[in-house]
Amino acid sequence: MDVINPATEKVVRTVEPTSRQETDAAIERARKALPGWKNVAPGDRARLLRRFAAAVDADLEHLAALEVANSGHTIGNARWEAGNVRDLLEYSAGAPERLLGQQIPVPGGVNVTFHEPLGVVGVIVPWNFPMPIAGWGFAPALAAGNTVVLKPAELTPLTALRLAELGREAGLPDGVFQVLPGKGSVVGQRFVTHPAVRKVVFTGSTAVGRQIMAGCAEQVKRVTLELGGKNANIVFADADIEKAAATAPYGVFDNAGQDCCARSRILVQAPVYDRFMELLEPAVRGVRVGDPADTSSEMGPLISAQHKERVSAYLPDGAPVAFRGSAPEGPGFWFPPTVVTPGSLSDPLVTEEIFGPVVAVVPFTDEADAVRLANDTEYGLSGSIWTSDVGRALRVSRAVEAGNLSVNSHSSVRYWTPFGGFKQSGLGRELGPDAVRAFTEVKNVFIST
Ligand code: TAP
Repeated sequence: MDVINPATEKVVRTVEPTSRQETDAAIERARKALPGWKNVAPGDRARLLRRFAAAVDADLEHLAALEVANSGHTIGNARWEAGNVRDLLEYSAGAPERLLGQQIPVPGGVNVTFHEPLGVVGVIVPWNFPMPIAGWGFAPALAAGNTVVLKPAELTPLTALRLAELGREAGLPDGVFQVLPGKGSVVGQRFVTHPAVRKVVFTGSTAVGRQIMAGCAEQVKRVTLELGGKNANIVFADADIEKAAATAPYGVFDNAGQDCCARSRILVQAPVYDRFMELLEPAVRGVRVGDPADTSSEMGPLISAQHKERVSAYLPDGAPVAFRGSAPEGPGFWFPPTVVTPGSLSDPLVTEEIFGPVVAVVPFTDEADAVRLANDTEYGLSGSIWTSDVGRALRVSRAVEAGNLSVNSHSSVRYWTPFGGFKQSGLGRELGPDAVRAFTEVKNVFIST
């Protein structure tokens, strides 16, 4: 597989795809490593994870540079992404020693519960955030005593491969954490069908997520799904309109809009709609799109030529483009930040996840109308609410059917707090204090007295 730099279109490296036989052999190694890893004393497992975190920290600049070259992420984002893996490893290292059960007095004796690891966990990662999404799966899974096989996206395997090396250097035993670059239809699919894999953690499109869930049902396999989004950024007339408009581009164009949490619908209350658009235009034109290795760049290219074609198809001649930012000429899969104002709520620009730097602005009348529009989608991942009324902020937060909302902010991800989707945006939660428990089975033992 040729790994292409999306900012230059040059081949960065060639990676050998893992075959079906090699996938089976890796799953077998993970299965064999399980009893040893499960029985590492919790304090020692915690120490190994902290050493892994320290190795990521020491390699942070290298990991970030790899991601810039492989994914076209801006260097600022890529540093944050490597730091997120380090932080999550440290946070998860606090878990093994605190993975406590309960003792429940019952007639005739006492019940004791244990959180047992599930077994081999298969993690399938998309190309848009190769490092964090890998870490959200492997760090808590390892902390709970599982072994992990991980498949990065075909387009972006380099940082995951490096993370596996760092895990080995930190002292993870053989077979505990393996990264298998290759095709979803070969490696990922084998995670779903192989009986030794007890849980699949999948992040990607809703279409593939549905297939994974159906496949896992065959063996009643545990599954966590993190899928698509068409998230609303709701701007009420009582909000700080200057701030809402200045930040809106970063709520959607970060990572060139290739973000499941991108606020790709901006809903604006009618009385401030014109003022908001007046302020939004210079903010969008001001987004610095360019060489992702340059620290002043705020947005890089799209991931591939094929993806650029897919995004462009949403904007044929005559599309309702209000205004656009800039993008470099020449090699690279560049696409300018684009604001559209579709006349119909059933326009695909309003209903579909474009996964590029395209945002639809839609007016609304009152609070009920805003909630109705925000919920008029089968997705339910994230969203923002801009208002100066704390009561409204809470009412609307409770009414919007989405897993991760922010008030007067656009950030969705903090490793201390749970993350996941409502409706067809996913199943289960990652991150936060309960993440490790999602990789365990509760065992209940009765001891007769
Ligand atoms: P997908 O095409 O769904 O691919 C995701 C991963 O699944 C890739 O590693 C892919 O391998 C693999 N895969 C594909 N078909 C498979 C199959 N039949 N069985 C097992 N694995 C299979 O998504 P994408 O285009 O990479 O990522 C974009 C999507 O991910 C968007 O919808 C976005 O919203 C979603 N996403 C969601 C979140 C969260 S946290 N909710 C975060 C990031 C992205 P290949 O590389 O070989 O195709």
